[in-house]
Amino acid sequence: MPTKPCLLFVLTAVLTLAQPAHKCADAAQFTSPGVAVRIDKVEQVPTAPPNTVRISPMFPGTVGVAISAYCRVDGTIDERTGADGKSYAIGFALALPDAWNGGFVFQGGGGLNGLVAPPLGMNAAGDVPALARGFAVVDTDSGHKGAVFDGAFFRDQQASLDFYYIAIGRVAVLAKQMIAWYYGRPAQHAYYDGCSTGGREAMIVSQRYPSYFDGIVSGDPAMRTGYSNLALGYIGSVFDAAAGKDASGKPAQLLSDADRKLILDSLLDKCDAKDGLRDGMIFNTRACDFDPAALVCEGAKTDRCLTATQAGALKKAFAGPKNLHGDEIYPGVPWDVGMADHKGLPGLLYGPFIPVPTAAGKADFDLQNEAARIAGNANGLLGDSTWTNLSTFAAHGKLIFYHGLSDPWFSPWDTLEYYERMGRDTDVKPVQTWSRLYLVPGMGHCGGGSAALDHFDMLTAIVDWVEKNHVPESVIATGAAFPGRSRPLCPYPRHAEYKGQGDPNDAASFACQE
Ligand SMILES: [Ca+2]
Repeated sequence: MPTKPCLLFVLTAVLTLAQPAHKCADAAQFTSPGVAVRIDKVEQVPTAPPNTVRISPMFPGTVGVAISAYCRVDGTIDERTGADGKSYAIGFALALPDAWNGGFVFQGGGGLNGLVAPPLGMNAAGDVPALARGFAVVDTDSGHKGAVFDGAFFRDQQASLDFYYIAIGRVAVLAKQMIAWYYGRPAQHAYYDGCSTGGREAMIVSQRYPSYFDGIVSGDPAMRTGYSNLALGYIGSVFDAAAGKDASGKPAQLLSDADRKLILDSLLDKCDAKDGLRDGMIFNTRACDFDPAALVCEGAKTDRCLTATQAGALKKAFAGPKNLHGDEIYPGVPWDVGMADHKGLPGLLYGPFIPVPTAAGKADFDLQNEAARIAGNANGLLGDSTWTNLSTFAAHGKLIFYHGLSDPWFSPWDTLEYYERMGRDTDVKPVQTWSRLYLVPGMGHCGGGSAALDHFDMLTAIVDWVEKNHVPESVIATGAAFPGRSRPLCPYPRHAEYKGQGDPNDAASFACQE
């Protein structure tokens, strides 16, 4: 007799969804004491069927599920004229669903922001974005308008501060006020969810606004871009110095396609089976002892070996930049399968490639000078999300990190080292009781990878941890690279290990272990 429990479940689900206390059009009159709010547009958006809502104006992808009716409020706060004579404001868009689940999600940004993206809450949310789950969702341009990597706003002091940390705090407070006004009661729980710059913002709110959010998801965080750009400049200079010049006098490619295939195949030979299963994915990355020196030719160079110069450059570059004492300036990068990928952001075997200007590839790149310049750049360092005392946040909140092991932009080891420092410095309770880090094999920057399972639902993991105290001992990942395959993502220091029996495509055949 399944009818009754099902009916009860449906009734319970309906009863927990709140109705607005105001009409959408009323939002045009919203004011906040002491805050210069300007509401530009209010729109009651009807229910949209699956695959009809664009994720972003810049990309062709659509949301695979229905988005139920909601009220969208677009506006600005703190409108002003900047030092450069341009007009600035902190733009935002807030989606207030008709059937509200009582929660609030702040959607993290990307690049240098500069536009208000559709407030959907898509990041690491599996198949169902936050808005479709009934969360109120807000997005912000973080205080300026511009193309995604247009840094012109940095000339303006307030715009820089807004981008680094002020705008997300201001918008979080305003969104909470609007939600409380619109529904007649405040949100029960607040979440921040973002990747890359959105991952940095997620860390910033945990560090500088420790009481604002109950649950935070930070993916592939752009944690300290001065140093990560320095590392890419370093890798580029090591590659270029080893590769020499081509016929036109430009730096040659260090590796041929055959070299890259050799390196990838050798890496898999050495490290794939260390997680108990040869499946093209390396889950036990920290046990991977791949060394390109083992591939050095005994005689002449062929496609089946590397020159000593190539192998030496690879080892030096992947170990990361060091100071004159041999100490780490920025962590190295793991040996992982995505390093040979050439879709999206290319893997590091193609040399560093990033869409913002850096010292990478410059002939006069000087590591120690660059490191000293970055260490002395107080303006740039202010945006870094490296504060490690989270005792106020940890007392009530939960924080999930994830990072692609093949991210060619920000090293996953930098996130791991931060996680360890944060755990040591936040000594009020064991870190595993309030924060987890999931390393994602094969995944590039915030997604992608020819051998990655990059589809997972960290939003459910953080919500269940906050609201049900359901500890996320693993999170299931799937992905287009391996149709039909699933794996558990395990919190560091554990990794997914094949149990030795059972369907190798099924996550249930794997256990999380150190
Ligand atoms: Ca494996």
